Amino acid sequence: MGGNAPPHPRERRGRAVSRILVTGAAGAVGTLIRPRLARPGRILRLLDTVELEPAEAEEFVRASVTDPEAMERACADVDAVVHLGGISVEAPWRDILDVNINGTCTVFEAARRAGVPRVVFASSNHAVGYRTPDEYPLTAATPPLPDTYYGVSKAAGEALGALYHHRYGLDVVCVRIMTCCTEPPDARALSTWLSPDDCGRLLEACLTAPKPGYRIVYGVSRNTRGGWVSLDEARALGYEPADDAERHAAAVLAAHGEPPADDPVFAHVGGPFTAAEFDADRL
Ligand code: 15L
Repeated sequence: MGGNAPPHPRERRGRAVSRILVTGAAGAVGTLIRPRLARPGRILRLLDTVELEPAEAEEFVRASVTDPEAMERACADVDAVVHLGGISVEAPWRDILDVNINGTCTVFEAARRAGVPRVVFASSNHAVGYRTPDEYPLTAATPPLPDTYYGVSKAAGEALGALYHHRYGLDVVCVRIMTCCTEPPDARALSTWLSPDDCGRLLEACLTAPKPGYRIVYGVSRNTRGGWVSLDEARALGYEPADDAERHAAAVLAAHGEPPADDPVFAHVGGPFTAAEFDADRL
């Protein structure tokens, strides 16, 4: 290895995480986790295509995850990447291919070239969106069954993560995020909610667990109406959820009504993304 080459990922493992690159930092999840990942001695390097104001102990890089040179520069001196960037809903194939699939490959490649030892990839329940209640709880071993092009991009990101782990030694944790927002927005989310604080706890576990290798975990709180997905894999990394959507149940059901037993939203884990209106052609 030449004198200026970055150290191999394995040589950098075990260091305290001191600079974390967060892609898609201006997005919904990025905004929620910024304060929750702040630690003494840690710098968050925030990356997005839109402007944002860095707080203390934050840096800002305006760039696209599809730009290889910019991503490699953004990965310099970084101890871990939290890759949230990309399109977060269904979209035309060419956009999903460019931003989510090509962009995710660009992020992994930039991390490898810069010697970043760990990538936490924001996957989604939509990678397995067509799985049905008879298969619950879904586990890390549940194979992809995407419900949208968006879900395909998350399955592709998980596969890219596996490649970059097995070929290049990066630690890669793929988090199949359920519904991460301030409060559960609807009846489905009483089962799928990942509270912002639990999201912070989970990402911290993904960033600091010693030598995780390649893992798939589910991102969800300890919801009374949960059980759709396994928490075992996330707990094995040190995550312990503290929140339960049930404290919002009365308000959610008052606003949206009690869902009928045959509500198609509950027929698959991916909920509304499996509905006909979610076809990319119709959006
Ligand atoms: C996701 O992956 C989406 O980004 C988000 O908009 C929600 O739809 C969430 O899944 C969910 O399934 O609730």
